[in-house]
Parts: sequence; C-alpha cells; structure tokens
Amino acid sequence: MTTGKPRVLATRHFPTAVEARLAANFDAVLNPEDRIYDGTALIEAAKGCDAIMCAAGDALNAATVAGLPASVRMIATFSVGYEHVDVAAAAKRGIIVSNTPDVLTDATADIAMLCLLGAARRAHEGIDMLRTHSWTGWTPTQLMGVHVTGKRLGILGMGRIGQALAERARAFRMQIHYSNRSRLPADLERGAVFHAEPDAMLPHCDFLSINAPMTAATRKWVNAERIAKLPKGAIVVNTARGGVVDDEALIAALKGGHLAAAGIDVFDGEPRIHQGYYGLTNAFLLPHMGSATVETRNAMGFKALDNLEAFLLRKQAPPDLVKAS
Ligand code: 8YV
Repeated sequence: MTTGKPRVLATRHFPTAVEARLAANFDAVLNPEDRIYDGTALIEAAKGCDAIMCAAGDALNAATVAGLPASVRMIATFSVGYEHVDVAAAAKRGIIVSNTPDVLTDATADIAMLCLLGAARRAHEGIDMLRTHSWTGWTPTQLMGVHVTGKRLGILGMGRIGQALAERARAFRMQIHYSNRSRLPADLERGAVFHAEPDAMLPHCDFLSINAPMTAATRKWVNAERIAKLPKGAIVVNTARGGVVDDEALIAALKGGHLAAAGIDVFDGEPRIHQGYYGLTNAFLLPHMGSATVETRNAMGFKALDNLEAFLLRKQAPPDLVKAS
C-alpha cells in the first residue's frame, strides 16, 4: 500500500521518539530487529525508497552507493562522522548526504573526559578488583595512577568536540595544546597553545586526545613513530575513530611501558576489535558510547529527520549537507 509520503529506509533500530516521527512524516521502512545490513542487503532494502537514514558502520561505500536504486535521492546519517558513506560516489549519482553535527558534542566530550580519567586513575583495574571479589582492603600503594590536574593535554583536531573537551579539561587546570588544520581565533583558543605541525605537539603531551575525523590523512596517524615522540608515561585517549590509531603500535607501547595507559571508546573494525586490547590492564575501554545518552541520541535522530524533512517534504537544501571533499 502506498501512502503518498516519501519512503525512507531506516537501516538501524533508532530511538522510539525518532522512529515515531519518522513513521508520522514518511512511509518508514523500519528495522525493529536491528539487523545489520551488508552492502547487498542495503541495496535490496532500499528498493522503492526515496532516502536512507543510516548510521556509522553501515556499508555505504562506493560499490553499495553505485548499486542503490535510482529512487534514492538522499542519505541522512545518524552521526556526525560520515566516513562510512562515500560522499563522492553519492554525488556522482546525484544523491545528497547529511549528518548530525553539534548535538553530540557535549556527550562525546564527556566520554573523552571519562576515558582520560579512567585511563589515568586505573579505573578498569579498580572495577575489576571489586567485581572479582579480589579487593582485600586499602593499601597505601594500591592502584596508584597518574595525576591529572595541571598536566598538559594535546588535542588533535580542535573542532566542536575538541573544544568542548578543552573546556572540560580547563576545570582540571590542564594546559591545553592543540593541532588543527587552522588556528582558532583567540576567543575560542582561550590560551591553548597552537601547533601548526601536529608532530611538533607530541613532546608536549602528557595526555593526547584524538578528536579528528577519520580521513585518508588521519588513517593510522597514531603510529609507532609518533607514539615514540610522546613523553614516557603519556596517556592516549581516542573517542574519534579507531582507524586513526595503529592498534599494533598502541598495544606494543602499552605493553612495553612507553605509554602509561590508554582510554579508548572507538576501535578499528569494531565490534571485532584487536584481540591485543583484551589482555591489557592499562587500557580503559568502552564500546563506542560517545553519544549514548537518551537526550543526545534523540537529538541526533531529530537532526537527521530535520534534514530529511527539509529535502523530501519542503524541497529545501538540508541544513547539514555534507560536501564531497
Ligand atoms: C554515534 C559517532 O553513536 O556520530 C558519530 O560520528 O561516532 C557516534 O557518536 C554513531 O556513530 C551513530 O551512527
């Protein structure tokens, strides 16, 4: 039965309020079982659809985009990152792409701070000790971690999330260093030290936080050579994309002691993460939870819908149009 409304494929099971609005305004093809579609299944499911509402990890690569039915005119991703969508391939087919910036900035910066603190203060080992009933009592030398207050934090990628992390870190009196494609104006920089050359920032980082998107230039950026430039005992935090880190190099440095710890929310190839992480007591690991608050996930969904509604219902350019680079 046709409703006369544009048909939108939801590739994942999105929050209730988001799916309710999707179903109210569109002919929604939902995925209540949250089945993970591979490229072939995506192409099949998109038959007769005007748009796709997708999420990070969906295989909207060049091959899938090339195979999408001609009816598909828009891909609205429920994420700020869009490395899973081949935007250039979409542009070639006349398919526009939108994302969800801003609304997940605070939640993700909170998780970055949690990873920083969790790694520095050995939270994983503490939780483990309690939950395995191995805590035999307080001792003067138990689980001594790395002090955070007053330390230097280097931020790779000083966009919205990087700046929100800096704001939080200032409450811990951390000294902020950053590297970014362009220097921020003084009112946004707020005393942070700019490094035009990212490698030059590394020796100044007691903590290094990755807040840069995944691109060809950032792929495996945190490699053995760069880790060696960090001071001994430094801590690496990654809440951006796992692919920015060379897992083998990070794991070797965590094992070998050059790095004191790492706090990681995102992994290359997630959820099949590098096996080496599981045995590391000095790695504070979370399963990609950066934006996982009820408020944020609803806001992300509503933003994706704002974009879909602008384009499909009002024939306007979506407010968060992603441009092919
Ligand atoms: C999302 C994210 O939860 O928005 C992003 O880029 O990394 C996450 O916070 C996820 O990607 C949703 O698609």
